[in-house]
Amino acid sequence: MIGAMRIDVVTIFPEYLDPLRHALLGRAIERGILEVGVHNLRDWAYDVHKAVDDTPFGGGPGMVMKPEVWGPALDDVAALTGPAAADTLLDSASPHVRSGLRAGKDAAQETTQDAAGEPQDDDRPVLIVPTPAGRPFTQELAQQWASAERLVFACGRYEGIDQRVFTDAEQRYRVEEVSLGDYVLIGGEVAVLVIAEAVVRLIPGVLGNRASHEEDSFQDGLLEGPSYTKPRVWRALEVPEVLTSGNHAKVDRWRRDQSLHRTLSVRPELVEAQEAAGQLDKKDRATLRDLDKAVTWTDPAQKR
Ligand code: 6GU
Repeated sequence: MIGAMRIDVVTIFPEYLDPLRHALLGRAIERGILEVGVHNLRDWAYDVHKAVDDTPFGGGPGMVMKPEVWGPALDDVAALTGPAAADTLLDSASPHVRSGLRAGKDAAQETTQDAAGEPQDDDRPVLIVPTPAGRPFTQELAQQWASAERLVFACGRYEGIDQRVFTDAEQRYRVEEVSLGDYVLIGGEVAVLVIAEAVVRLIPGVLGNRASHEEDSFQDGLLEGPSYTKPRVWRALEVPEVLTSGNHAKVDRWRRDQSLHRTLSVRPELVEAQEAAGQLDKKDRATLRDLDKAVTWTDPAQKR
């Protein structure tokens, strides 16, 4: 059974989301694994100027996006009512595959407590708000969201969105404010493309033949080592001999060592975290001991 997901994006620049139709995501849409709805926030603007922003309380530069526009927009997108009901789905002719067909549905549901303190499945859609003020977006979040039935992205521009919008949205959504890293983008649109791609590629059936993501960078908390293909010698650079030895155990060990080496060199904190989590064995620690901590990782291909 393959998964199915609906993604909705609310933005003042719908055309920014066009890349969602292409390549991997486009194919997932064609195959009915994914539906994408893109909504223009201005459809919920109510004054003659179609204003979506206003000056910040307390003063300061920039503009803040209005709760009276975002509130109804998110209500309608949650319920697929109003302008959200009419919005065309990107490239998809097939209707949304409903919950009974969902693979991994149970895994997607976080357990919360109801009023009596009893655990209760949480099937609210995830409202993802890209913002440099959010918690870091990680592979772990991508993994969690890959089994959700609905993801809704709220793209802010200007200095952000009135915070009450998200406090209020908790009634209908699991709200997640996330950041891609410590730099500032003009708006959330490009972040949506990044997050959507990271999530959608993990939906069962999207990557075609690739049955497993077990060797992805980050899937084991370390970076992936180098890859090579034919020819064996190219511009006098020879592929590491072990890879052509046919000895799978040796290849696996070599790849693990390369992974440790590269990670120690460019992201030492990831190696620390693996050590702290008890994820490094005796052989890993022997590899790390042999690596000069100051050494930088370089391509192990040899000049012949
Ligand atoms: Cl997720 N959104 C915006 N607007 N800026 C960012 C970001 C996200 N991550 C880093 N900078």
